[in-house]
Amino acid sequence: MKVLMLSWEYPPRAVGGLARHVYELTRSLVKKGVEVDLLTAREEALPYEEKIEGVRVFRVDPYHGDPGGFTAWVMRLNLALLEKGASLAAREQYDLVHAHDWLVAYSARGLKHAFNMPLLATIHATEHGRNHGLHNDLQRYISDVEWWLTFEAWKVICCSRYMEKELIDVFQLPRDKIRIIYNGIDLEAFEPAPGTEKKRQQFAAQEEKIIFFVGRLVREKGVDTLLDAAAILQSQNIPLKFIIAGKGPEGDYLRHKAVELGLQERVAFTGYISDEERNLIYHLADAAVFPSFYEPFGIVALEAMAAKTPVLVSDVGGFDEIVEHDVDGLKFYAGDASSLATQLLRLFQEKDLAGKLVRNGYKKARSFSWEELAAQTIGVYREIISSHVKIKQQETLFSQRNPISAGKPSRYQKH
Ligand code: NHF
Repeated sequence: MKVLMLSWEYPPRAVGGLARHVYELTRSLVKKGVEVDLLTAREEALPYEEKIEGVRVFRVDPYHGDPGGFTAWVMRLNLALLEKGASLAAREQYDLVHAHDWLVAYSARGLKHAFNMPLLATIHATEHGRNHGLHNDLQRYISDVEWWLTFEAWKVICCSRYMEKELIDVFQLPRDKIRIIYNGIDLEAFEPAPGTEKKRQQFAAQEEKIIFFVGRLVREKGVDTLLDAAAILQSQNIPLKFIIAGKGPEGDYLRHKAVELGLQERVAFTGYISDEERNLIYHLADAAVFPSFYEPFGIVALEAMAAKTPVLVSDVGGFDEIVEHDVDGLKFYAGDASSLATQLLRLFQEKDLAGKLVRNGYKKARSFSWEELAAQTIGVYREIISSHVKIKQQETLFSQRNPISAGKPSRYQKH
């Protein structure tokens, strides 16, 4: 089985959870015998071609010029992906093309029709979900492209029951076109490194509890709520230190807000951190908090569980499906700082609560794996390939019986 995969992010170029998903999916597919060629955007001095854990990675520079902002950049990226994808598809026999999110929709659709390959789409998040509706022309445009990608795809993979409902509600996608496949976690990657305990003093005083957030600094991740909760707890003289890791367009606003709330001594913004630094902080932290307003899956909840750090999440999206309140984590109402502050206080004051959450959380994390994600994805590949083969056979039979139509373009080339 040979797959041409398209994704706008792949490590080290990582904007969000999508990059982690594509990295883990592609290497797990290769371990299971699937040949994977991955096409992605190049940045800085990254090589144009390299083999990473058996995956052939091809990076392209978007076409030159900079008119029109982000959507024009996406279009120029798609032209470059299409050009590279076409030169590969002309010499390789791909069974299908697999696209991740709207950012590669144009090139994926072009390759589908030009090379008569079936198209599979994974939708990681929607514009409608991220913004709680569509409020301007840019959002409506992105949502249209997302709909178009799901329309063109033979099957659509999403990462939670929540996302399945969103795809049905927003795009009127038929349920039988959707496959839910959960993300995974690599437990071994979260084993504590030796000497972690000693490093704690660099971050906080003995009596202070450390609370950790990691993610993109965008509105939907709800860091606002975490700062408001920090202010409530500070007013009650609870000794806490907050570490906020990640970067994004809301960074300056959040730093300002922390100062306005008088939290400059309590909150540290680290900016971007490596996976090793992230793991270290998980191990130092007394709690990991993820206050998203929108979260299709939320790999970070599994990360905290794997690192044996008590996890607190808002009651939305994938978080709501992964975390069982009071059993393997704590939940609070999204956007409600006093609900978050109450749960943090419970965690630090109720005897045995943290230990119970950590034990059950680790068990929960063990039930998710990238291997399983790859196995289920291969199941979807098989489904698509076998129906494509059947259609090709029917077309041959049809043209033999109706010589007049022989040589005409197939119905997949017609659109
Ligand atoms: O984990 C990978 C990721 C999800 O919730 C996450 C999101 C984007 O917002 O599937 O995609």
